[in-house]
Amino acid sequence: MKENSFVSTDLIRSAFSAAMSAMYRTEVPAYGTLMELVGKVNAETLTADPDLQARLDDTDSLERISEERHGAIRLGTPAELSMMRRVFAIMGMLPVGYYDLSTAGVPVHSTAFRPVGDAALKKNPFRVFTSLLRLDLIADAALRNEAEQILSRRQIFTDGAIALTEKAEKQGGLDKADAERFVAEALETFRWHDKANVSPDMYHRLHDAHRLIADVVSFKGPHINHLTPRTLDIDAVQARMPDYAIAPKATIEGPPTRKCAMLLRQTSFKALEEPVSFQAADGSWHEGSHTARFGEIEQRGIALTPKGRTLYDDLLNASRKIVRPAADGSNAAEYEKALSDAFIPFPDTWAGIRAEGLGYFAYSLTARGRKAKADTSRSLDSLIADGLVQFDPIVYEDFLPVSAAGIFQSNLGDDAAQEFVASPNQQRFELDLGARVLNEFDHYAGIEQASIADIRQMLSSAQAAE
Ligand code: OOG
Ligand code: NI
Repeated sequence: MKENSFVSTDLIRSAFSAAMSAMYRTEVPAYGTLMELVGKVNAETLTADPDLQARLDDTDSLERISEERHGAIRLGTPAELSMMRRVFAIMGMLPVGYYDLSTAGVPVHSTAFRPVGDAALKKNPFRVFTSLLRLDLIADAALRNEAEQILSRRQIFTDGAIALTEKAEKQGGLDKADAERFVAEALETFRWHDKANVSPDMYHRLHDAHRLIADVVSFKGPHINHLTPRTLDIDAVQARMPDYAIAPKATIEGPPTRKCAMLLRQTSFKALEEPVSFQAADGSWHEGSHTARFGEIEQRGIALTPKGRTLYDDLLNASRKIVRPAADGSNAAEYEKALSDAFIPFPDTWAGIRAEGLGYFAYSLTARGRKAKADTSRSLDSLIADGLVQFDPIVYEDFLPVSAAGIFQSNLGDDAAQEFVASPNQQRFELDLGARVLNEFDHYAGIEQASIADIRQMLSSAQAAE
């Protein structure tokens, strides 16, 4: 088959994210309500701030606003993780970053499968935060064994999904009909199952060890546990959730509200208790419930350099030493104040962030710059000072471990906090994944460098034309 008859990975990913959105809205109606609120707040924010509208148009992002930005799943075995990597690769989603959540009392480690490169992200930014359960952190050896046994018997991928993944790998892509079938087959892995894989007794034992273990081991597959659209005003959505009869988590994760948004802010509505039936050893069915699925929103800002990220981590830690956010929201206002006070040393203008080397920027020629000739050996600073070059923040496309742990915790129930010995093990994770994870900083630095090379190239060809 000729390569040009293959559907682009971007299109397969777009179709997949649309199918996930439709499925999840049907499965979790409260998520549809959240989407409604987000749509409303986004529209109001745009009307109230025409400058924002112009900025979005400029960076060609307007059409991306209402689309889902990410979802999350939790896998049980190395084999599931490595097959998942192959399935996501067909959609142009590669593993970026390693997140150790054991430090935060969640027995998983994770990566984010996401499109890499500006063009792919612009076509469709959908990512899946993917966690692998760490049974090695469970103290009870008998239970660990049983959990392993149960997991080894399940197959979370359909035959069709496996066959089409192999076909795509062999041919280098999928044609239109195969791509459509692939999306439908892949979707099955993420579906909710209201009949558990385990007896009521086993469910309770798993649940007592950790709620997350019950969530992973008790079901036929890794149901998508949330989807996350983008909001232009996360504080407004958080404040208005109760008007829509949805209960927000206590506080927004990530940096405080600022003029120059940085990294990632996110919040969610609390996971819903849903009916599940469990089959006992004698074959009888028993009604029970499980709490796992929720809806989340995110607001993204500038990607920080390693220097900026260290400052961010330090300031976040400092604020949490003053006030640790309580799960019941009782000190939410104090926490917000401590957080925004802690961040005062972080510059809050793009020029200030750039001057201190804290964030990544994409450089482009201004209207004047496009007409100008310039000595290409001149520094960026002087080209900017002369109004020939402008810079825009590069959006952070990854996740934050402290925030992710906060999202996990608030949706595992407020009683679920538990201590584990911190034990990051990226090497083990990559072995299980069957690949190395990409380094997020390299990615942003690459975009920045490419933009600088572009303007230098344009300025030098303007000179050549002289
Ligand atoms: C994943 C939580 C992490 C995020 O946005 O940080 C996450 C999970 O609950 O499985 O999605
Ligand atoms: Ni999330």
